[in-house]
Amino acid sequence: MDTLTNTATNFVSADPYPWPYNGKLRPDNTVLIIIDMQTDFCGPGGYVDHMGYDLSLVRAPIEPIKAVLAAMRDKGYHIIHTREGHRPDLADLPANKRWRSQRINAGIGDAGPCGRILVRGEPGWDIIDELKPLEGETIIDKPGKGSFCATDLELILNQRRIENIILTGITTDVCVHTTMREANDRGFECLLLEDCCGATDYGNHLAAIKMVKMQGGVFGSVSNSKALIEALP
Ligand code: C5J
Repeated sequence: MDTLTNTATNFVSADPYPWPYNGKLRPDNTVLIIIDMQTDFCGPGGYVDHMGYDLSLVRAPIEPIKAVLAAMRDKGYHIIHTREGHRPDLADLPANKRWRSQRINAGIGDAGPCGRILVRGEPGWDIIDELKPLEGETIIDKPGKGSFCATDLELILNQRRIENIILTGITTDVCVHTTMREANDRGFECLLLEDCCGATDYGNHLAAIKMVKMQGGVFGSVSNSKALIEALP
């Protein structure tokens, strides 16, 4: 109970602190963000597969995210999906990002088994069937790693009076972490669900989770799908 306002408080069991910090966890002020669950990042023939990484690491979060998504949809929470990708004319693809991808034979914009790699509208850029957005759920198309860079995400969150962000998706150490850092700097209260994320390198996944927890929760707190679902008001 918040003794100042006489309202109920709800916390998710999390490390290093029960989340959110003020106990104000409600459907109207909390959003689930599912980051880049696209074929290019976790499907056969996509960008990550093309680079030769073990797909099982980036597919591990699919089932836990499905459970969280179902629970949060059921309770009327805000849901936002993101997709990393570029315009077909590649006008929004920085030259160094393209160059680095070409160096490892996975050139962004080049043809692959799932269409042009990381290009908007191509089959590989689509969100996987298991986590398809429902009609009416917001999708943020982003050219970068962070979901706030060159997008209208902040405007949308502010319009909806969002205070709390629950982060899931891939990859833990790149797009999820960048988005969490951007959100934290903007004053949003962030929770990372560790079983709902995955990275191309397991050591990086663990390190990214550890980084969130340092300094008393420098970017927020860390929990898991089961604890979140149990605690959702
Ligand atoms: C990467 C992402 N790793 N979604 N993108 O390039 O994390």
